[in-house]
Amino acid sequence: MAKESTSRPEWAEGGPDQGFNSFVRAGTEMATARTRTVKRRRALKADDYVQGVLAGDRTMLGRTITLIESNAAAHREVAQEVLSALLPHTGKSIRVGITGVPGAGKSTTIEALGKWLCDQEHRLAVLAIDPSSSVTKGSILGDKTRMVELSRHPNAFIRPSPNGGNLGGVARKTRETLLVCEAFGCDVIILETVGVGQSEVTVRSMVDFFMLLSIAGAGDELQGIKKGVIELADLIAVNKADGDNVQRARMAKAELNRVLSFLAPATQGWKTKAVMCSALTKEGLPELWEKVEDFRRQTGESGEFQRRREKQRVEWLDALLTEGLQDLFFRDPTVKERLVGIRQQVAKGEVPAAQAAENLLALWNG
Ligand SMILES: Nc1nc2c(ncn2[C@@H]2O[C@H](COP(=O)(O)OP(=O)(O)OP(=O)(O)O)[C@@H](O)[C@H]2O)c(=O)[nH]1
Ligand SMILES: [Mg+2]
Repeated sequence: MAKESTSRPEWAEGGPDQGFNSFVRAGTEMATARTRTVKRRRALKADDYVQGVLAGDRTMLGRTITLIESNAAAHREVAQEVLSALLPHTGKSIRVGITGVPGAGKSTTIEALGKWLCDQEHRLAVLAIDPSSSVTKGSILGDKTRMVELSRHPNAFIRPSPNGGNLGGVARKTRETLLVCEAFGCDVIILETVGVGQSEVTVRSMVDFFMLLSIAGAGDELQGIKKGVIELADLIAVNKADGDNVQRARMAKAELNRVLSFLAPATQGWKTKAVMCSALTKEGLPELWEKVEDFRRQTGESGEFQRRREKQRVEWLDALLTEGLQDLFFRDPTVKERLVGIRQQVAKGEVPAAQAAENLLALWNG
């Protein structure tokens, strides 16, 4: 092995061999060549993620979302650091939720509307909440391949639903992903959900504007729509108003408007209306967006827009606290030990549930 020397490095200009503050360590060329072929992914620091997202680097956006979606404790810590740093750069988008029965045309509408928005220099993120996706592998995962044109658009970013297990876990990750997308520079966020369980209520709690995509039913126009969902909507769009279907769509629209006239509005100061559109012919789609813009202007002026966002942030805090407390409780060793027996006692009717709960909570609370 060649000995180390403080000598003139090969890149230095000619001159005397003194005064160089460098070691030259001889190596073999082969060894150098081999180490270079081994590509290691350097573990990124919080600041790398933050700078990448703020610089509009799509790869870094994807990696940041992957970090957020991770359940590993070490990742959670970095993710929270990243989110805190990104927070001042969030909030400047309009957040739109879309729901509707399977086959209503959500994906087709988002693809068409999304392309139209991106062509107008909007920067769009499409996210999904699908609590069933860990079981069924998710229709929205398939959507990424279905929304082919949109996913190729340089202004669009599409992310399938995270596999969080329960709705709470999926929602937390999506909420954080939404913030990262805003920091990245997206000014429109579309959040899609299939109407599974409580997912509409969850999405409603995360968006400014909530749209229900409906279709004309056979006779009963409200068929297949969960009643409660109508009350959450800021707009109902009767889709597939094309071809032979126009007349039926018109009837569905009239019926929905009649129902809406009896309901309290989902957003104070805003009148929820039913309109028609066709994702296939793209007719009525710009009008849908006009409604969103109207909504933003009106609720912005009245202060309702800001009020809802503030309320949503506090609700999120409360949800996280509830989740955290539950976690602390059920992971407590004493609770774990006692719970099995207490459950059996309650099951057999030996102890009333309320009393058992009170006792266990008191035990845990010291
Ligand atoms: N005629 C007509 N067909 C449409 C329209 N929009 C969607 N479709 C068709 O309806 C079917 C379902 O559309 P999707 O966009 O996949 O519906 P979806 O609501 O995303 O469905 P899920 O993801 O299963 O919940 C597809 O075959 C579409 O081509 C429309 O405006 N007019
Ligand atoms: Mg779909």
